[in-house]
Amino acid sequence: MRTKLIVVGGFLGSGKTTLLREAARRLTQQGKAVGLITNDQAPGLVDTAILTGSGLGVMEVAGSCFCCNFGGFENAIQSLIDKQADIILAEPVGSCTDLAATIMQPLQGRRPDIDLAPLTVLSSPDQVREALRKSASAMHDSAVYILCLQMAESDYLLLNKVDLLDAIERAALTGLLREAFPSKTVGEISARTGDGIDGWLASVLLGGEAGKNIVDVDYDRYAEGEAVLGWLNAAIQLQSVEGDVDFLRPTLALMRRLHAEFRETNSEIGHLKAIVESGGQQRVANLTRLSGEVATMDESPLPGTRALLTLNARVQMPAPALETIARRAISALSGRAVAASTTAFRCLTPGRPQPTYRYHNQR
Ligand SMILES: Nc1nc2c(ncn2[C@@H]2O[C@H](COP(=O)(O)OP(=O)(O)OP(=O)(O)O)[C@@H](O)[C@H]2O)c(=O)[nH]1
Ligand SMILES: [Mg+2]
Repeated sequence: MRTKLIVVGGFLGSGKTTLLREAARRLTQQGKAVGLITNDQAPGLVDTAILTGSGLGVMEVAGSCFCCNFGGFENAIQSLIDKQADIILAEPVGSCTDLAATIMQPLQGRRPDIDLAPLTVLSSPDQVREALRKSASAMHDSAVYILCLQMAESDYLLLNKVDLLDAIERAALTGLLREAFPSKTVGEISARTGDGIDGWLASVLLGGEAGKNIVDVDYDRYAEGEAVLGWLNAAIQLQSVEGDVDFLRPTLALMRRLHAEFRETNSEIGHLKAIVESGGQQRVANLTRLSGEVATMDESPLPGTRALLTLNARVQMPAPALETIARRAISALSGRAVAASTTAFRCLTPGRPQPTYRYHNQR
């Protein structure tokens, strides 16, 4: 049996990690050996921490996206194959596109031992409105361009977060996707409630065309769409000043302070996320819109004397400005209850994508 590879793309915050975690749980329950691969411009991913413990475990390809570090991606796949993975679930960087030409086709040519599932792309309702209704958006035009390309190159388009929609808007957005992409399979899911996940999994496991939609990509616009984002990965050690403290509180305080700073400079948020881990437990906080609110799935206290807080921010602002804001907010964590020390801090502007391989459509 060939190992199945399911690549799930989609823009920042569309729900990829939430879906992969739930899919891994369901597949593991069915007796499948499932491996996961995360990907980022820098090490220290919240997503890797979230997925650790799922299935056979998670490999992180850090330092550049799958397409620009194809060798790293292939090595990660191979290590999971070596661990006898039946199914591998891979999440590319949310601002990455041209995956059909730079990942799917090269894999098909080089690795006949891997069974590629249709390229799935997730979109949140807001993202569908921005891409297809051209609704007013604070996202840079070139970032919206990436969003549109991701949809166009998919084999399987999923409208995610349908739990947020009433029946009329749900049908309207799905209708828009079907109309814009008549040849694609279009589905609806809620990665959060689990609605639609089994149907999607059954369908992609069955097979079908994978990575055949090669799109024309203007690499200048693509590079611009990524370069408008400041990109931050930080790790912070938290230590209580006296006795047990609830580490969720400083985590939420940090997220809310950053949110307030981004509001002040009107900097649209791609994704601001944090995971805090203490005593084998974790809490996660997310913010995927400047106009949204910091959300956490589990609001129960996380008591302890030491914790590790991992912070990832992808925000529409220059990296130096993001660095200043983040360093100030992290310093403000130290106070009467906790002492904070930064153990890793990478703040960057994503470089121009330079894929290792690129398949050219013969038209
Ligand atoms: N209401 C709702 N929220 C969801 C759903 N799926 C994901 N979310 C939330 O959306 C936010 C982003 O989810 P992630 O799974 O981290 O998104 P992602 O696509 O992996 O984001 P990046 O890795 O930054 O590109 C989190 O707050 C999730 O809880 C859903 O089906 N419904
Ligand atoms: Mg993710």
